Amino acid sequence: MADKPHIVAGAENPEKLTGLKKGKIMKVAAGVPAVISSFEKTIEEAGVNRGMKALFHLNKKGGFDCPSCAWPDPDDERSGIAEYCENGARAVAEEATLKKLTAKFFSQNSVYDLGKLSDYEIGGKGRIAQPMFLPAKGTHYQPITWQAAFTKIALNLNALVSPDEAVFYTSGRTSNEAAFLYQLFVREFGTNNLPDCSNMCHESSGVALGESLGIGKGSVTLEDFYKAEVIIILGQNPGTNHPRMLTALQKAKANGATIISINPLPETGLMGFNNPQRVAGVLGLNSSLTDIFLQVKINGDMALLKAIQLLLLKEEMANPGMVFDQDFIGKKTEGYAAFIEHIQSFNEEQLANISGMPLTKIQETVRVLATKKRIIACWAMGLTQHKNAVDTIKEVVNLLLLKGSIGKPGAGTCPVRGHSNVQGDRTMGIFEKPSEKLLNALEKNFHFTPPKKHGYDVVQSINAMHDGKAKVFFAMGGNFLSATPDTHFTAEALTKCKLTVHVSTKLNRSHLVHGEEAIILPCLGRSDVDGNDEESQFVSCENSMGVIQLSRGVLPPISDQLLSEPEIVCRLAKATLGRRSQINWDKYADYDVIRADIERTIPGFENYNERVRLPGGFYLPNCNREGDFDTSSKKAQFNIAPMYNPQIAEDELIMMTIRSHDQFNTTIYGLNDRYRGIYNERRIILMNEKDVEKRSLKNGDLVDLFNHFDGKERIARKFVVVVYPIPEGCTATYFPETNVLVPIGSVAEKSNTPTSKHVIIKVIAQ
Ligand SMILES: Nc1nc2c(c(=O)[nH]1)N[C@H]1C(S)=C(S)[C@@H](COP(=O)(O)OP(=O)(O)OC[C@H]3O[C@@H](n4cnc5c(=O)[nH]c(N)nc54)[C@H](O)[C@@H]3O)O[C@H]1N2
Ligand SMILES: Nc1nc2c(c(=O)[nH]1)N[C@H]1C(S)=C(S)[C@@H](COP(=O)(O)OP(=O)(O)OC[C@H]3O[C@@H](n4cnc5c(=O)[nH]c(N)nc54)[C@H](O)[C@@H]3O)O[C@H]1N2
Ligand SMILES: [Mo]
Repeated sequence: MADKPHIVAGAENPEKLTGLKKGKIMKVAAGVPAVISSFEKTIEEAGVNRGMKALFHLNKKGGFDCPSCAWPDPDDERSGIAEYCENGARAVAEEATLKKLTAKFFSQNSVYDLGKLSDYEIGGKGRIAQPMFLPAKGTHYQPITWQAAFTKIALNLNALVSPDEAVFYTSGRTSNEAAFLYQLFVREFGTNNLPDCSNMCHESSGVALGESLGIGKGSVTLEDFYKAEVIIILGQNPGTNHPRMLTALQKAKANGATIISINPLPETGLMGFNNPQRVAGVLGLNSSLTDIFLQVKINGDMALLKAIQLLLLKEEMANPGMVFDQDFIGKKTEGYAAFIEHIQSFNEEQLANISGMPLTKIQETVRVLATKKRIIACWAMGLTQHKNAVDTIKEVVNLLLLKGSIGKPGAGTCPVRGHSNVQGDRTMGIFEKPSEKLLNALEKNFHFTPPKKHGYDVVQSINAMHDGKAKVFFAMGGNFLSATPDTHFTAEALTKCKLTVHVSTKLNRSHLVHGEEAIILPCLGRSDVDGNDEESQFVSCENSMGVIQLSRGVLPPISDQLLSEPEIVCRLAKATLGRRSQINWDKYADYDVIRADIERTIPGFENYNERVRLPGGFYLPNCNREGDFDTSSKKAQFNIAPMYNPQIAEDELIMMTIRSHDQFNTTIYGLNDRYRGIYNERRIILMNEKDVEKRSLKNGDLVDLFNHFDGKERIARKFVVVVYPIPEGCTATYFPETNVLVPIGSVAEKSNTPTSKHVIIKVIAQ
């Protein structure tokens, strides 16, 4: 096992910085530099033929689904080359790379030495080319055959006192087919310990929407964007994380929509966009996107939303029936009177003050909203990763309900999902709290009794491993160590396990911080051909708007020793359950058979095999879209939430951990954050000028960051101060470098999501 100092190499105390170079904050996103940058990277990693083939089939109807974000593809027109963006192309380059890690690489590099590398360096090593095994007290991973690997995992699983001593994680790239089989195996094995990346991502959205609207998914389609009068974007940075959304916003704007952005940072993509998919864009015609920019303090959203609602109410009282949709409220909602009473108990000046916004700016927003009826609200991690996240998202819903803006064209909820199939994995049953309905369907169709007891989510899994209650950790993708909070604590938890197993495409830090024994199972990625060329198989994914589409890889795999995720699950199930299983796992070699079993188990997948083959796929049913609310009373619920306004001490600051432009979660593509004008360094902290002066610091100074929570001190050393237009009292650093500071015990109410956007820190000069 690697010694502790290298467990999170560089995360706490790096030996050297890479050397910050500062540029200007860019005014316009994408355009020519983005196209060039994505082509260069793909060709550098995959060569000309392979790279161009991959880009050509990316997000094309019948091609493969982009492994980057979950933003939908247009139903009708798709651009000539392919529907992709700079960061999608980079995600493909990462996967299509010709660099591969064979037994030789692992014999030459000890786990300890690999642990000393930065995440950027580890990710650059290449694709894992064969199954690898790290024996107890071993220093190097060694080759292992697939069969021996499955036997070893099966022995460990079957030796557990209870199936609940195993944890089965999923990251959101896993296809519907693999996810369905995986949860089937895990439940037949006997546990609901199915934590997934969603627990750290949009869990708060699922809980909030489920409770208030009866479905945990968003209601809009891409078409709605083109019909909207107002689009509100809260806590999201689409220029970097969902670049293809900018095309939809540009079109919406051309159709007359007003765009309101609510963010502590003036994010470049939101401010201006130069569409690289259009000739006009390449030639340099810019669109400015945001009409009203509300620069809230971190977690100032709830106060801002309450202020907007209070001012709208005053308008409505002055002009009854002109501002709120009373017909919709009367017929479709519950709790209006109590909500109105609650909102009237606030004072707009106080709310404005808590939100960090001048009242005049809120009044300007209210003037726009007062007359509009078709409003879309989009949000992402800036809302979901807070203690009061569920209530803030319900506050967004309250606003839409007042305006009757759900269930009609051009209006609705739009939680913008992260991983390309994170929504599909949940639809397939990857959930530690399965519904009765799902469990009954599994029992009826597969003739075993699934466990009813709820399993562990991500935070509970870490605690269970730390407490010795969970002993085998199995991950279907992802980078659990680096993605989760409190890195040292999680590292201790993982190293206490008897066995850690990762199904992965690329090497990452979770392979290097391991249990007593560890196994890496290399799998095919989205872009890889699955099966022989003539009769290759395809899988399917669900995007952020509930469209199911097929995804067929086109590139020859870099090694003949990779297995597909569905095959890995089937062989693992056979090895572990043997004759105990009621299921004939061999039949799933044909993915149509998996889809037929999904169809009889999960609602909404009628004629799955037929409809998935239609160009553009098919929409899953969504009650909100039809104007129905599947709550117990069949009405949408107004929510009453107390104002949440935690006080911090004079010498403390709030830190949000965000993504730079050159990363996909824990995969670091490069060291630049071009739009924010930051080059060649990730260990930076964005601070307001006044906060810098107050500490007698200046631009470029080195500081250490401290968090104190639950009686424990957490430290991240050596960060470069960058003076930035961020509200006073607020700071920003990059995830995952500062995950060491996110306390495991600081989570959102109801969703248990780590509060990665609200970490209280002290900044002290080095
Ligand atoms: N290229 C690329 N694409 C990705 C990813 C990636 O890493 N790289 N990750 C994927 C995944 S899994 C996800 S979940 C999404 C993430 O997509 P985002 O949610 O856009 O990602 P973050 O960088 O976490 O950005 C959060 C945004 O919220 C703002 N913010 C932070 N705190 C607050 C707050 O309290 N209030 C408000 N109003 N705003 C706040 C930040 O300034 C930032 O603009 O992207 C997906 N797509
Ligand atoms: N502080 C802080 N922490 C955060 C966040 C934050 O904003 N701030 N965001 C959270 C969010 S929103 C999320 S979604 C999580 C992300 O958590 P994860 O999903 O666990 O992390 P990723 O970095 O996306 O996982 C990358 C790894 O997945 C593997 N991989 C890639 N493609 C495939 C594939 O097709 N199959 C398989 N089997 N493996 C594959 C590769 O080995 C790669 O190294 O992180 C969370 N953590
Ligand atoms: Mo995410």
